[in-house]
Amino acid sequence: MRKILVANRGEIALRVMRSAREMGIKTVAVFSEADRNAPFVRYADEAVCIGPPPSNKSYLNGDKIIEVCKQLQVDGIHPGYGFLSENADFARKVKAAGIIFIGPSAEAMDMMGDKLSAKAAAKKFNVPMVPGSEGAIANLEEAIRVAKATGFPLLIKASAGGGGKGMRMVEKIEEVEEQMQLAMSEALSAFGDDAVFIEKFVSGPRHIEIQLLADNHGNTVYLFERECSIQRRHQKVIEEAPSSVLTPELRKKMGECAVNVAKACAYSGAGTVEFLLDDKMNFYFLEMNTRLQVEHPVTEMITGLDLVKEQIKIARNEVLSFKQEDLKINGHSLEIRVYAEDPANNFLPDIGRLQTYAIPKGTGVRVDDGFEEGMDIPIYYDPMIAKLITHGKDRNEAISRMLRAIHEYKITGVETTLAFCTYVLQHPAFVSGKFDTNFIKHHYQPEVLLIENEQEAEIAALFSAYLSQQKKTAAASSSSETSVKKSKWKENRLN
Ligand code: MV4
Repeated sequence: MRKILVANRGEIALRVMRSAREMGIKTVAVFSEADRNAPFVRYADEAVCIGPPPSNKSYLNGDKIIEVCKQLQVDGIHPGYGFLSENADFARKVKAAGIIFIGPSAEAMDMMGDKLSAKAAAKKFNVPMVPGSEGAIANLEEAIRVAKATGFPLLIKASAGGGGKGMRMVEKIEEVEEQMQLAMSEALSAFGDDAVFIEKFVSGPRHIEIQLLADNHGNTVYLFERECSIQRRHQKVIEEAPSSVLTPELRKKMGECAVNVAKACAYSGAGTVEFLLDDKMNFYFLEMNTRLQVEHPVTEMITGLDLVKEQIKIARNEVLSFKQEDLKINGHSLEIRVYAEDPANNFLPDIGRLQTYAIPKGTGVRVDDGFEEGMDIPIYYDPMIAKLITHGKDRNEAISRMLRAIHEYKITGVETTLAFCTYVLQHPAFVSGKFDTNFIKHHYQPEVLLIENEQEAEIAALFSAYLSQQKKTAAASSSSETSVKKSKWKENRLN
């Protein structure tokens, strides 16, 4: 493989190109008109504008991207995450054009993209499932029968959904009919597929995911877990590796189950198996993500591996150069996602110009970003500015290093989630490691702060003072130009 096209933008495009460069592979960037001045465009050996800013006219235009590959004699496409990364039809077209798709087969993507077929495949390999329906619910009669057998509360999930999309909670038998109809019609309009299934609701679970690598020669290894329970409306806020609650035995058991999920779909490349872990340490298969994930750096930090290089080597048909027993966890890593969002304003995107942009440095700190000082954050895409990653000898060192790094991070011109992350990282429940997916719901509610004890009250008070101070500083230092930008963006959002 001599030349790779990165079908993505921002930090992940840059991230992929860096590994390609280290491997002596040339890179091609494709970019929208909104990203003309982005660092990833300059970093690439060649760059081609593929269309106007909206994703469906640029980063989602698979045919155009394949055309560029043919013109520039590209050998492989790395899709990054989001956009076309889990699009099986795109993977098929890439292959048909004689280009290597750096990722799993279209067949594996199809099988795992559909939650029902994913569960059916995993079940054959004895992977534990949440109790519920065997397959799709055919009619109301079946829904009522399964609901009674499962117990309440339960969830109705769309088979074509995932990541929290198309999920409905049902608390009692009288609600089953209405919720089934709503779930099915929503699934049909959102995904073009009305297949739904029932699962018992696991209350207060942790979200634990296992990173996998599988080569084309039958070797599959697990690169341990990431703990991703700190989420807000299905958007991850803080990720870490390893989880502070897994014992070596449970880690091995979950890792081996994840490997079995990969075997069930003849997986190749980097992939992630998501599990729920309940308060009694039972784990259940949720879904498999057939892409490199946003939070992959924490796994890189604790394993010393470069996941993008491994993806490329697998795509070149190389045999994995290590075995499961060669892998060891070294220290602890945390990642926070720095978003241009305003925590004081219900986390609404706060798009504008990065007037000051200075990143933290020093031991154990990594910043994966795609912006520079003076750049505008485009309104068309995810408002993530950067991922800030720390590594330490243990969890406490990774946390204090993260707090230090956030302290050094200087961003003005847009509101960010940095201060919010400081709040979470200092929270006793986070520090103790005893938290679940309800952390943010329980511990952060701007208007109606649910204060459970004095210590929490103090932190909440400090945080709101900090936020209002930040707002004043930002207002004082931002020019009229920025305010114009912001109001312009808000107009756009409302339209
Ligand atoms: C669940 C669940 C409880 N019980 N399934 C949300 C995203 C999607 N991947 C699955 N999700 C959930 N499925 C059962 N049977 C709770 C969630 C859930 C969740 C899962 C992981 C991380 C954060 C979450 C936040 C809310 C709900």
